[in-house]
Amino acid sequence: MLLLPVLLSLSVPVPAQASPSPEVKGVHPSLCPKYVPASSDRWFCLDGSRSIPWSAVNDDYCDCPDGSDEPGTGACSNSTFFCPNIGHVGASISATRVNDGLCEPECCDGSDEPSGVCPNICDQVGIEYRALLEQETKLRKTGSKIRASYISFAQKEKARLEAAVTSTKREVTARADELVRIKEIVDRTESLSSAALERKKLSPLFKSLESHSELLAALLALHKDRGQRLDTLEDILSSLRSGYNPNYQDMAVLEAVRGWEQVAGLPHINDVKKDEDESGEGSLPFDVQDDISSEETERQAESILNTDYLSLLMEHDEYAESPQASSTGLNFASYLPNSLTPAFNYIRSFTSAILGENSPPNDSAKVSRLGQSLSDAEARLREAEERLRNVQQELEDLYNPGVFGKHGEWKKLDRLCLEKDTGDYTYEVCLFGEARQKANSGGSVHSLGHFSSWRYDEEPGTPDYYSRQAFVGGAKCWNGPQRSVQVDLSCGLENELLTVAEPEKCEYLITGTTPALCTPLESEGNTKDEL
Ligand code: MAN
Repeated sequence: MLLLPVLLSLSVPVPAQASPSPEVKGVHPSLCPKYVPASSDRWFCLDGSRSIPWSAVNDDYCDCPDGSDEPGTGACSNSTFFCPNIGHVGASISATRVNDGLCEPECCDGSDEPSGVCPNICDQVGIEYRALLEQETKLRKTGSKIRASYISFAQKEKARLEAAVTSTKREVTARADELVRIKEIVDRTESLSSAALERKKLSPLFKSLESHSELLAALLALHKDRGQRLDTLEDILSSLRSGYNPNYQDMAVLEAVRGWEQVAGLPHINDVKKDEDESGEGSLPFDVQDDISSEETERQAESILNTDYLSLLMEHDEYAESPQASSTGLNFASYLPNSLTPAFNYIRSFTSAILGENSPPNDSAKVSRLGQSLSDAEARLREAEERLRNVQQELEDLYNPGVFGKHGEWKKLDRLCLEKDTGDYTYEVCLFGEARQKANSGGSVHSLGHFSSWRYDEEPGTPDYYSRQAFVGGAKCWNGPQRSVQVDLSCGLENELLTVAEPEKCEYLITGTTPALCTPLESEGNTKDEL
């Protein structure tokens, strides 16, 4: 019956037996004591603004500014009419709806219209109402037990998260200490390393290497200069060879030309001219071959000069045969005061672990391995700090009314995914996560958005606030907005989706139920499980 939901939602529950004074129609039971005449048969408007004759009450003429003199007629538009609805529950409606020829659904007794116009159906409505109420009561009773288990879950979560915060804080401290220790080791190792390097630079081997290098650089410069001068001389002699005049019988010139031809492996110029073959020079001229090997030698010399001698020096110990090279640290210990020995031993054992027992801590490869340990330790600290932030945030959200409710009752449902198959699509809603639309044929999936808020038009903490989850920022609709969903929830024994609609293109409306909304009945003490 359609009437019942209206009655359920609009009627003001009033015990049926507390009916108003029979003389004054339309008065709410709580106001009955005020609808009695004063001694002089006069009556004061409820706002006290004026007194009117008692006979002017409900005379279908509006006398009082607050409309209180016409509770049972439609004369004052600002007054309310109460229908007692005996057998059901009484209800108040606006007085403008009284005597308008319509049987108001809120007044199952028909008292809003003159007698005989509307039938009194309160007995039937009352039976249905009570059956529905009983059903609702059962649902709330069972649902609130499930809800209570969600609240217990949140309590366990609280304990777990608090323990996680404590242990993660401890881990962060340990990681930070570890980092400080490794930094100290790196600093010490680097300073040991640079001190050792300075000492090694004084070694005869390194000094000799340096002078070899300087000499090689000087020779290379000289070589390049000589090469340029040789090129110039060759050009001069080639010009002389091709340009001199043999008719002058200049023996000095002829001798120079013949000498050049012999050195360069060239035929005599007169023979070339005779045969008219300018290229009759045999194989590759010697200067070309000479240039190739000269360039290669220069390249090799430059490559040697580019050597990083300091790195070589640092790595030298690794290849040196003498075990003496690794004994620096051990000898160093004997010079330390006793109080520093434990710290030194710690550092030495750490570096030994990283560098290898017999390796000296002062070469570049080992220092870079230490550097790696340092960046690993930094990463471990960052990771632990990130974990701490996350777990602290989780703990903060747990009893935040704007997130998991003030009793944490929604935590249990965090990322719970519910599905509804509508034929063409299967809709998936992951509470507090993402909503998606999956095509049943073809398999394409559209994101319908991510959880963005509860009902922002309601106060956090009130039951209505949690009756809607909004998901926004989904896949863009062709020629339309980004997809979004409104998920309307109500109390139910199961977490399930009931209906799906798309009232506007790419704007979806999904309904569902959850025990998280089954608050305990008032009679059970609303706060029983909430403490
Ligand atoms: C897909 C689905 C529909 C939507 C259209 C819009 O077919 O996501 O729900 O209406 O795209 O183009």
